[in-house]
Amino acid sequence: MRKRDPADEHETPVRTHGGAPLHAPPADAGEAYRLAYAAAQPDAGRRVVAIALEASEFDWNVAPGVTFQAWGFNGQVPGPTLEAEVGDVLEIRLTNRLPEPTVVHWHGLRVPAAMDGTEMVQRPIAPGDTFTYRFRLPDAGTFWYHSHFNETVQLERGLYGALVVRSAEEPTFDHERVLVVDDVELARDGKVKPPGGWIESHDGREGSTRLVNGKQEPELTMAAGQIERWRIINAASARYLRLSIGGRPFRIVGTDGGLIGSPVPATEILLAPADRVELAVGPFAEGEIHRVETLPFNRGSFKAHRKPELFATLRVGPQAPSKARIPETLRRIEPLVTGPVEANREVRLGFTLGLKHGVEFTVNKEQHHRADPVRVGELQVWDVVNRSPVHHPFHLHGFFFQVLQVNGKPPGFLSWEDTINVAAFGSVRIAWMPDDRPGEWMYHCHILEHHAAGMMAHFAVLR
Ligand SMILES: [Cu+2]
Repeated sequence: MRKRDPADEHETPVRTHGGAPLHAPPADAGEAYRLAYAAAQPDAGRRVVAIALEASEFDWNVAPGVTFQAWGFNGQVPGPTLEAEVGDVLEIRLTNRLPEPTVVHWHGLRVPAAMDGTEMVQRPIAPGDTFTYRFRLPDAGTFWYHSHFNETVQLERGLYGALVVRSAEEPTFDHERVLVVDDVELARDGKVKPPGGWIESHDGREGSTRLVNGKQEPELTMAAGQIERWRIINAASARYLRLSIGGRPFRIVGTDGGLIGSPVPATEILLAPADRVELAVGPFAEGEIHRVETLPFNRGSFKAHRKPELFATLRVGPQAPSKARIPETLRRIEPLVTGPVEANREVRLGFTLGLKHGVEFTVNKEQHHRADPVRVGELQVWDVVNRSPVHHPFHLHGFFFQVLQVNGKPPGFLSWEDTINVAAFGSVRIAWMPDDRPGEWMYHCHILEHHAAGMMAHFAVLR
């Protein structure tokens, strides 16, 4: 096995984001990687979960007679669901069999900076090379892993997968399923349509082939009388899922950063790109059939959604006994902020008109913004302000935040998040605490085309 050391190479820095500024790891990246690798040890009684992932090109069948040239992990879309427990160490040996470099980001996991899987902390993994990620899992929840390189091509073609971390104490459900939702735009030749066009650069791509776990509008079956835990991941490039299960009530039990305080009843939920949610679904009666669909949602894009779009069909089969126990208190979340607080930073999401992309997306009026560093242990209260007429899903790498306000009002419930929608001309106030994981971090819009066009920022966490 060849282990790649990010600092050992001195080639021309890569330009992955439209060729604008340079993204490259700092000189001490190799040492940071070695330290993080050695420090990743399982808790007492826990184990090292070793996984080999291979990124490659293959034909992927989404429906009878519908196959496309996918890029994925271990020959499947999504890649294998990685499962482990809090306190385990994940050791992922990633081999790149693609014709171009890649890196893999562990979305939502609080890993050391050196393991974050971006071009700022490691050299992209060249075709034929292997790189090993190794980190401890500190939190339970529904996470995902995906390419963080040439995303509008690589993620769009299928380089993503779910990652589930369980704690010793979880509510009891009758059954659990992971639903990775995506859409893809297929060309007639069986390829994923390459990125292009100024409308797509503005809106982000919403593919017309709608996928759940790599299959087009599949049929799901569940037993009557049972309650299931649905872990849902929005892996789409730009599509907002305003998710409904036939309009029937369900309970929200978790978000990006795991369980919330108590179950919250709802009949629909919005998942921006990269968002996750955990739902308690059911019980239903035998014979019920429900559309798992996205309802019309206006996010300011040119292409509007005027009618619901189907992602899957849920059929309820014969009755089965239920052992589900979902307590009223799922978890205690301590608020980071109590009482009034002023923001200590403003992050402005904006745009300008430019020649390269038609629309250039910016943070604080800069593409690929270099933001001020933050200090370990110093509470961050940020106002993320959207100065544009389109929604943007704001994603912070490596740290969970709590939402204090959405457009000036407190959110419905307290939760840990790593991705939050910032509505057109709206604002979100978040609070987060940089714990002792110094290094290069980033935040960006998770509409992949916006990220590529510059709506992102780098910043350092300093001791
Ligand atoms: Cu955006």
